[in-house]
Amino acid sequence: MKITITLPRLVGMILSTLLVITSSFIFSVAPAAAETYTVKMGADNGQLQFVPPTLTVKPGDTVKWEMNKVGPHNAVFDTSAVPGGDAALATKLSKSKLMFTAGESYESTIPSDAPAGTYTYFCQPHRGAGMVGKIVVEG
Ligand SMILES: [Cu+2]
Repeated sequence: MKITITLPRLVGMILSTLLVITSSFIFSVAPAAAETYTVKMGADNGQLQFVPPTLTVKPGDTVKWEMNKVGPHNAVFDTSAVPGGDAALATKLSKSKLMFTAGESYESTIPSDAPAGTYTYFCQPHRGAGMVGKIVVEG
């Protein structure tokens, strides 16, 4: 017995197979790659602020603090203002080195197992002036 597959039918089979492979690839890759977000230290108008003051991220994302104006600044996470009061996590995220030069930066990656919630940090020299920021980690 002989099975005959015509050329148009063969092309159709190949195309539909490719479509299945391609679509499964797209759907498996879709759950977005980690992103890096920049927070300026010192507003463009010279105010002692982090810009944006509140940043929403997902676990695995990276926050980059970039020196902008009226330094020196740093970014220290308050243990009592990290979900669960996790001192080790607060220390890990903190960047206590003071930055003076515009464009200087450092980064912290939010651990993939970081609990959801609001993480509050501040600039040590300007905490009294209200230079406080928040990172909201989505679950
Ligand atoms: Cu500051």
